[in-house]
Amino acid sequence: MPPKKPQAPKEPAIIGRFGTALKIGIVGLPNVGKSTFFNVLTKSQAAAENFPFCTIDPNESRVPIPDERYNYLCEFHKPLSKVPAFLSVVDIAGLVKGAHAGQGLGNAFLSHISACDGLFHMTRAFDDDDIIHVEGNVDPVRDIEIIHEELRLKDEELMGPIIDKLEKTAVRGGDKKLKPEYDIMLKVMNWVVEEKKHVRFYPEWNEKEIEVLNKYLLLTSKPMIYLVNLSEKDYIRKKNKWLLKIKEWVDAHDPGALVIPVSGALEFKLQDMSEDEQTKYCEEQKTQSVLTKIIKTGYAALQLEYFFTAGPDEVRAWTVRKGSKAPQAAGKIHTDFEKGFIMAEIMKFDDFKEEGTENAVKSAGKYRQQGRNYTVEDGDIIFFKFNTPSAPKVKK
Ligand SMILES: Nc1nc2c(ncn2[C@@H]2O[C@H](COP(=O)(O)OP(=O)(O)O)[C@@H](O)[C@H]2O)c(=O)[nH]1
Ligand SMILES: [Mg+2]
Repeated sequence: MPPKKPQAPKEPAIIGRFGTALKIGIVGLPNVGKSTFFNVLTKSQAAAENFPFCTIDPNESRVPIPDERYNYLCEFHKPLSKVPAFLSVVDIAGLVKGAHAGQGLGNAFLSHISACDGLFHMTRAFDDDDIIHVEGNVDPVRDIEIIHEELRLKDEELMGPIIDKLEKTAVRGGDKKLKPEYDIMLKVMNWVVEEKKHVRFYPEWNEKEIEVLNKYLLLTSKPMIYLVNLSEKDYIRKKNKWLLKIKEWVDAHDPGALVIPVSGALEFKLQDMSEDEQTKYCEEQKTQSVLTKIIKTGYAALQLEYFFTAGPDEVRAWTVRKGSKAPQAAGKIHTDFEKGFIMAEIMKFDDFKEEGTENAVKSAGKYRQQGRNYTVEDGDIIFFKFNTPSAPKVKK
């Protein structure tokens, strides 16, 4: 018997829904450029690659994740079918002050945000007298605070009945099993209502607490990426008086969250150009599009990654939750793959690229057979071996 391998350190628990059909929503005040950005994303170069199923409805679309490794595998195998990984993005109607209490489009936003697992928070840092600013003037820090407060107030409202119900059963009803959940929700309530903070700002929820948070999925527990919409000029010169202020605010309140400058106007312009024109324009202006970075960052914020299956029939990226074990990953392809899992044969993309062919990877001793405990890594090229439940033989 080989000696037991030391246990890998335990991954921290993740706040959020478990699954891979996750979405990221775009939130912000009205007229900050959300829909413009959403349309650019939807029609982005990658999306133009003829995926008829990209637009789910007018406000939701699946954006292919640009990936050099995927492109390389497609180029290599020239497969009959190609399926990249996607990020589902939702354009949510603008929130205004008082939205939690029904102002503006009111409460409709709640169900839209509830259905999302992460948020792009777009703020406006461009001046344009023709575009009305609902708060009268450009001040993205104030605007971020408005949106934050609306989300927090909504959570306050959501938590009331949850606590009441728990109190009824766990305290007055004497249901001991629910007491820990009640205590945890009181702690969350205290953080959100008394401290006036978002759930995700709490330094370290423990595993039990995360279990409870995942049951209720409060709005302020969703990861947020801040997108600062700049004029083309400011974006190109990488200068805008608000950028540092926003960064400082985010670091102080939402530590670890990313702030990404973007110019909806520039992205919109680039989209109308041919690839050659784009390259030329970007070289002349010494700038580049930030869409790819935003798409990848959004995907990673949802704790997702993908592995590849690759051959002449199909090159495909399969989305899994970060930290998935090989059998779970196999189950993405087919439940039988998970039930009858025997092993995963794995090539690292870099080895494949370096050696040139699968056989060369094998000769170099870099083709690995892994068992049930293997944790899938982003970009693994995997071939699963499994028993079908009815016919127990090894099949592709
Ligand atoms: N100057 C400028 N105008 C923009 C930009 N993005 C959007 N707009 C304009 O602002 C208005 C509102 O944009 P929209 O994308 O609908 O904003 P939303 O309400 O946040 O979805 C429209 O007239 C857009 O043409 C930008 O980056 N720069
Ligand atoms: Mg809009």
